[in-house]
Amino acid sequence: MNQFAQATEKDITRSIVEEFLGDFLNHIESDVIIVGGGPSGLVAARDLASSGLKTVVLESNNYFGGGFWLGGYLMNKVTVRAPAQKIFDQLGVPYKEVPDIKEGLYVADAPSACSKLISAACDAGAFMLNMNKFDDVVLRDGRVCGAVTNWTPVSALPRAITCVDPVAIETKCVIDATGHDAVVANSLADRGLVDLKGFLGMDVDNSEDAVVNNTSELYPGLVVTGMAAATCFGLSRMGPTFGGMLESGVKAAKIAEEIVRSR
Ligand code: 48H
Ligand code: FE2
Repeated sequence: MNQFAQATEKDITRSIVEEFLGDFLNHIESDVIIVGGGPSGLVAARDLASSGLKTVVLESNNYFGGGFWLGGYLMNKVTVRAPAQKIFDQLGVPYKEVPDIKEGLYVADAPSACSKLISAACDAGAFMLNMNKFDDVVLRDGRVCGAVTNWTPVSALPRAITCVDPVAIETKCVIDATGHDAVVANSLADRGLVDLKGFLGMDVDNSEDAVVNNTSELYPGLVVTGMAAATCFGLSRMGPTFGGMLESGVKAAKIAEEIVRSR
């Protein structure tokens, strides 16, 4: 007598294919597509999906979390500065203040913080599409209104070997949360539609406020958040501290929600 319920191979395959394609079809038209599942994108996904908006996260890696799995220098402690520790409180991430180093500076275990943030985005109902590499924008009537995507391993093949075209999904608003490379914004810059400044050298104290203040709609239908905002607007980098990323994600969600509600 086996311990597990009976099923054959076709049952497993059918469950995967039917469930995945059902979810995918349900999201070929969404309210918001977030490109990049690092800290800024995941916070935005949590907030947008919690507000009841149909939210898709496109992530080129197998894993979500981006640079949030490690603090810096291959050391897996993440830091935030007040008031961003309140996001750790919301997520239930254990952390400690290190006042002997600096008042208002907090440290948490990166695997704990990152996994709880991923889980919050999933629990809120965001559709999480990993192994999907953003390839291009859908651009209509002077607005970004979708994302062209392909499976990451397919997009890595040289064109001489494959010419598997990507597919596109439509939306009311795209958020570029792709970090340093600002991939979505760059797809507009390549066409001369926006001018990207590139991020500047490190300045921890000022850079996190600057990132949050510059989190904005760069082009109609395209909001930039996290390090992508620093790259777009020529802001200083902040090194391995994440409060600015998390608060930028909160702001990006608010801006995106306004865009969606106005359409
Ligand atoms: C789909 C893609 C694509 C693509 C990339 O780098 P991230 O962690 O981004 P942020 O902005 O949320 O956080 C930045 C932070 O990690 C950091 O680097 C800091 C604070 N640096 C300061 C400093 O001084 O260096 O995550 C971006 C995500 C990753 O998961 C990528 O895999 C993903 O975007 N991504 N997803 N299609 N074409 N390109
Ligand atoms: Fe970085």
